[in-house]
Amino acid sequence: RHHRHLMAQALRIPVFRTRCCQRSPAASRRASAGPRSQTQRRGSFAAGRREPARRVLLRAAASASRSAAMSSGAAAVEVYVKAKPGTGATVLGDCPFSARVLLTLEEKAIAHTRHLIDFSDKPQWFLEANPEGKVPVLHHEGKWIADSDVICEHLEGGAFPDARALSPADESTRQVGAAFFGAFVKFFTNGDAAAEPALRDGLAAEVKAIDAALQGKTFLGGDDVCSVDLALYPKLRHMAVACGHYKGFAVPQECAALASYMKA
Ligand SMILES: N[C@@H](CCC(=O)N[C@@H](CS)C(=O)NCC(=O)O)C(=O)O
Repeated sequence: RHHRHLMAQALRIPVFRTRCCQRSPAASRRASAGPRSQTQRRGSFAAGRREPARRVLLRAAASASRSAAMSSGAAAVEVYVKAKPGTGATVLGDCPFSARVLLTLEEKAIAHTRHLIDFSDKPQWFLEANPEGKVPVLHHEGKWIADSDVICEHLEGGAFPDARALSPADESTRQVGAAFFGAFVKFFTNGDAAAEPALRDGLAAEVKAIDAALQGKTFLGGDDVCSVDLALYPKLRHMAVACGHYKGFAVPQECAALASYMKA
């Protein structure tokens, strides 16, 4: 039940808006010199091998959803993610792209400092560093890196040679779910009643394809969690909550493997 609560917190659908953390990176570093500073250094989840997918992913999500922006001057990696509106930037928000990057940092056991950004009051320094104003954004070795695809590529690259590699070995796993999020957005944002059935079927087809890719496996790549799981899982949860609530869409009953993978 505790895990379920934390996962819900990590992946909540955006509804409300409020204040956010106004600290610049330099101010955060200064603040981190105090006795309360804490580095987010997490253990690897490789030990989760052969555990059900949902348990490993929930554990990572629970860890990633712990509230408050912790800081440490020691951590070279700083990650900026969405805050839950109405919490004074103390609780993690619902962005699936942010969740993906946090899960990737957790799984690779890369020490990092997390900063929560309130969308209703984005700090000026954040917008100057990152003019698109989107999260997640990573700050590493003096560079700002935006976009979860680019960030995860960076985390998988040569800058972190000791971190566990997460790219799946085979190309077919890499392609699983590639069209899923687009199908979700089209269906979710559609206001044309005539187009609705085809868009609903289109999303159901993408969901079924993910279910098919999970047959006989714990994770999409096999026994171990891989980068495709970490990209897709938060989006699947986001879709299930958003489409379940607003569109009456549920994961088709025959998708038993996916249902068990997603079950919180
Ligand atoms: N392609 C980007 C998408 C990131 C994105 O759209 N983030 C949303 C939050 S889920 C955002 O920051 N939106 C800015 C805003 O709503 O002000 C990625 O993969 O990181």
